[in-house]
Amino acid sequence: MIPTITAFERSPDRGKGQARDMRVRWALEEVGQPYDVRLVSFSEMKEPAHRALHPFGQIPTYQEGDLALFESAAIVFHIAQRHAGLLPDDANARARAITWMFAALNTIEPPILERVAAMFLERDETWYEQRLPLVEKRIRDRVGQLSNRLGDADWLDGAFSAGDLVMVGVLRRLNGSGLLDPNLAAYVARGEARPAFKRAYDAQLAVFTAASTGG
Ligand SMILES: N[C@@H](CCC(=O)N[C@@H](CS)C(=O)NCC(=O)O)C(=O)O
Repeated sequence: MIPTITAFERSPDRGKGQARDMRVRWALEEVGQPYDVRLVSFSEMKEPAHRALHPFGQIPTYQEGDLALFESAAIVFHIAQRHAGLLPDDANARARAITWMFAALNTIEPPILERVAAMFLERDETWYEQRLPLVEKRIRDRVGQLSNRLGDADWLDGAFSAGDLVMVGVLRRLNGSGLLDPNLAAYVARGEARPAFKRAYDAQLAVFTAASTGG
């Protein structure tokens, strides 16, 4: 059964692949699972029909037969459990890969999202210029610790896993910010160089390009 995911009809990031359907597309590409995409507008996302799938009126969602899921990392986890390639077979290695998914979402992503929110919502506040460096220091501290742990390895724990997929997805928001050290920038670049990432990226970009050109 081919799953259907939802994505922005017109992504506010202008096709940079920062919207969270990107993680789901990437996971599906890694495991070789074809998928359909249903595009939704901002207003459709807030309608009862979409809220039945996603209580918070957001994307992405994932439907496969009777199963409907929301939360991008939960969807990635589901895909990784159902297909070979994104989680190791060894039980302890699998638990560690899952731990990295949680670390990405729970430890690394929060300060990064604080920065995004500050830049979009707080730019006109009198205290913005004082606050931004504090948020950026929190990010630098966290990603510095992550970089130390990664060391000179290619991936966080042995072979590429769903943990790396979610972590790279989270860190990509810092591309061009100067907040990633060269070691982590190279880690992100390794993720982005994977053929599955490129297919996912191109697919979401094609949606934005078509919407922009009226195609
Ligand atoms: N924790 C959720 C966050 C979902 C989320 O924030 N989706 C954004 C796109 S990346 C969205 O739909 N924003 C539109 C809105 O909130 O109205 C996940 O990982 O799926």
